[in-house]
Amino acid sequence: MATRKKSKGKGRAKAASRKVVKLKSKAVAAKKANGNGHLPRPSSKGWGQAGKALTGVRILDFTHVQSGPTCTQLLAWLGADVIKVERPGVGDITRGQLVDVKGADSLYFTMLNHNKRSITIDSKHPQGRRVLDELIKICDVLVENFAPGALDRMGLTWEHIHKLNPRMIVASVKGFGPGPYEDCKVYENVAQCAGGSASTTGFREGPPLVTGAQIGDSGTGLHLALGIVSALFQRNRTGRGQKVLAAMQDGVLNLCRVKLRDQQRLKAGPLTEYSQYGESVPFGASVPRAGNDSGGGQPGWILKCKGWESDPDAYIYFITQAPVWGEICDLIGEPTWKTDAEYATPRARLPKLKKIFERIEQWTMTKSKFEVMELCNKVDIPVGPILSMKEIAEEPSLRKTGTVVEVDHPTRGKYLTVGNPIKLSDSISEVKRSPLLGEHTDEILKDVLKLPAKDIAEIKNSGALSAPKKEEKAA
Ligand code: CAO
Repeated sequence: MATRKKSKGKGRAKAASRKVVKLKSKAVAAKKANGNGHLPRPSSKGWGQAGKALTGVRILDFTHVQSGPTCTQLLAWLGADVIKVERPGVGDITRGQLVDVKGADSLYFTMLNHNKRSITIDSKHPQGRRVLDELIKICDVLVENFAPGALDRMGLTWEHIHKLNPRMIVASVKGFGPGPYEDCKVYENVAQCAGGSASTTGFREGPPLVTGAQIGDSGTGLHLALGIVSALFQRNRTGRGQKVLAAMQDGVLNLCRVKLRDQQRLKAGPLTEYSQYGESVPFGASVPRAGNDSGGGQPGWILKCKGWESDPDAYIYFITQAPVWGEICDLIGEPTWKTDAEYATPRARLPKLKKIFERIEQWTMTKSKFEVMELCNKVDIPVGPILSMKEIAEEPSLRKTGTVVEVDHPTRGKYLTVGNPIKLSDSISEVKRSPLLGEHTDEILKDVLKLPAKDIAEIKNSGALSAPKKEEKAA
């Protein structure tokens, strides 16, 4: 009996070790197959059916105005659960700015806060702080763009947050990084000026110009979003959160890096691709404003098209790209320029760009911008029609890709917005309307924080989640 037991035991041990070997070789095979042992097997679900890129990530969104909301809206489109904290009775200041429909949230607000939930909390009320602390414990990222020091004044210092939740990533937009201006409040155009964009935008003879593209606000929001996603990725390895800072001056400068390139090139002589070189205007100590000169090595300019006298957008950007110089000459009716030594090479053309563009414009003025586009594209000449916002809003191809989306809103009705410009084939964005002020307060207390009913009642009765009554305000 004993012997039989022994041999049975031996057999079991052998089977177990065979199992271990099998499991080990399975793991090795998996590692070989995906090159990275910790990744799961590729999902067998259909594209777009396996959740979203940031499913499971919860964001405590303390942002307002444009820069921060741009960032958290992007994260929400990518699948994060974004809980926007707003001041009771007031909310994000943009709800009431540039109002076009009386009593409804402005387009300024709705177009920057899609796919988010809204909770109202007075962050300076002890019961409000209690709710915030609970939220900090269960969120992955806190995003804010208050004036410098405001978060600390609420008591939400990095030390406090990190003690409550060592995995929390705290991401901030500020106007400036550490240095002489770190305490300054900053808006879009301040950043465009301080980041080098304004001094390099506009015409040589005119004052500096700001651009319509919100490179200070939305541009910095984009930078911050990348910082957050990177910090989340690093946290997978380290298990801890970190601070992420995107300063608006830095963000604008990053987008203006070609101008800092040119600043250094000035030491080596004039910037030959700038039209002032062709016009024999000497260069000064700093990069000048270059009008509509192309930023790269291929000269370009904005040219009038048919109808320019009455249509402010009847223009086209025309690039005299060297490889298609022959095609340009044929198209505009100057075939001799292909072989004429005065025009045949990019170097020979540089001092004559003004004259060349005037000649091309004689041709573009005989056609609509779309006709120019069609004729040029056929022979690979890069051109860009100056599209008005009206034309963009009505462009069917942008509607088709979800870049321009129509959204319905309970108090303002249908409006157009810009959808997610980043398209992921397995994480498809649906644009959901922005939340009403405090629309999800109850839902968050009950379903996200799972607070008992009596605690919810206590917090609500304290006034921490609602606007102060009129008499209290006056007192
Ligand atoms: N409950 C109670 N108080 C709240 C609150 C809440 N839920 N949310 C905000 N507040 C308080 C803040 O604590 C702050 O109070 P203190 O000054 O007493 O500390 C106050 O509201 C105002 O905050 P703020 O100074 O950030 O706002 P502002 O309108 O005066 O300035 C801005 C706006 C944008 C200039 C400033 O926030 C800033 O410089 N942010 C950083 C740069 C940035 O993002 N700029 C881009 C803005 S988009 O163009």
